[in-house]
Amino acid sequence: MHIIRSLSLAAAIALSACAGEETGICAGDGITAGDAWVRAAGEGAPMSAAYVELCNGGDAPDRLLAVKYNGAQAVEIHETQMSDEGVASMAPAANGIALPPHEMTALAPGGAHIMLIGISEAIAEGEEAAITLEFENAEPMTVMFEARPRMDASGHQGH
Ligand SMILES: [Cu+2]
Repeated sequence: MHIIRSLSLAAAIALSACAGEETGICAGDGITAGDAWVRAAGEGAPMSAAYVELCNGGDAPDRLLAVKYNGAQAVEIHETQMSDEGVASMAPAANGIALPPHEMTALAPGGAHIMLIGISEAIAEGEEAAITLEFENAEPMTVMFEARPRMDASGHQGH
């Protein structure tokens, strides 16, 4: 009896956690950015990558179309594709990144990311880089990206 009650309690907690995420995570107005971070890089590094979670709280779809950053020579939005042989490669996202309404879209290691090309200003671990996100509909948004170690456990190689 005790075991059954414990299990149903655990199930209830799990269910309420799920419900909370669906209704709460991207409610509200417009686009919000969370967990923004950039891979630390020295001055002159060929590239670095930045990641962010974007919540579209609005009722209409939007798109991340462009990214601006003063400390790099160029910035691109990349998608990562997996070949049939299981080899990952990346390419510029031709139409940006879709941001469906009331959904969280994550740019994360192994997937879509912001590619900073030609680092002209060192991004030291622990510091923050101001990166501006431009959308199809929403106003541009400048977000502070926290610089984290060059390589993490998820092993996003090549960036
Ligand atoms: Cu890339």
